[in-house]
Amino acid sequence: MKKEIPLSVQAKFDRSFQTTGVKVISSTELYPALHLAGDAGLPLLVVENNLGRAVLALQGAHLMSFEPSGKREMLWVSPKSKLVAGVPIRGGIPLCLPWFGPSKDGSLQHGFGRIMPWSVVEDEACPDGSTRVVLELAGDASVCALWPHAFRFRLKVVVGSSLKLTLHAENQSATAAPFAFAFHTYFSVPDVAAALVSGLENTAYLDKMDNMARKAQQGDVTITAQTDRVYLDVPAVQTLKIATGNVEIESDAKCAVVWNCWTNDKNIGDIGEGNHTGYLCVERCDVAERAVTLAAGGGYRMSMTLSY
Ligand code: TA6
Repeated sequence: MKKEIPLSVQAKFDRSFQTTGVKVISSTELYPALHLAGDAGLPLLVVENNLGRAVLALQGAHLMSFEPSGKREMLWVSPKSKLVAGVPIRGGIPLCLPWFGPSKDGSLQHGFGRIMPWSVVEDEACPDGSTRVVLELAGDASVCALWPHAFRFRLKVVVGSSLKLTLHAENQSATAAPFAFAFHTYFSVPDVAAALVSGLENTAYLDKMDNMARKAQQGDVTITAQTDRVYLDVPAVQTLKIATGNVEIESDAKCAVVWNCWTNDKNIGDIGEGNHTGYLCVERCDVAERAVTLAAGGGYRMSMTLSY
């Protein structure tokens, strides 16, 4: 992969923001506990209005926080994550693209999109009080030898009383490109063992914990052990039911992944022993058997809305 552009708050921004409530600050300011002394920090885009507030790392166009006004934080960021350029952030909403899972050679998990610096290309205040920002990552075939295509990825983010995300990917090369995408959302939960996910009952899933065996979901999903499942052809809406208030997840993606590492957290350095209790990943995605091929010049679009 091409050497990363240095990604620090000193990085130049070719755009000044026109919209009140949109600014860039250093992650050392907002997340001091996720840094070691002397860290440069990552640039974070703060998008705030009367309806809500979101924070995105420009690295990966990665949502770190979403809080509708008067409501609790929706996303979990691991207390063990370290905010360092080129290292995936543990928590929030990583964008996994242009592939999901390990690369063919096993060297790069979940694609290069989540560890590269994206740019803000649009920001505007919308008439309904929400704020819209658009982030972009574009490059030629030399960016990643594992996926040698010219491309443009855009993430549209609308911050209001709900969070609406739209990912648009264009294959600008002359050859077809395999493509998979996930909003790998880590929801904050008071206790994962008490969480329920509805909206997946009677759907088929591939069980990564059982050699990708195909099974059928009975009733709500509950977490009682390490869980890693790809649900196929799911309904548009799932509800994460937790004591602090249900979360509605709506998307036109074909799949949903449910993941919690359970007590394997002790083997995952940036989660850490005991910390699995605080999150549940419910990811809307087009992955596994539902990954796509982008024709030469072709595109892909998928949206997800999160609300209480
Ligand atoms: O989405 C679930 C999953 O693919 C799991 O298999 C698990 O490995 C998780 O993602 C985390 O991946 P990461 O590369 O962020 O450690």
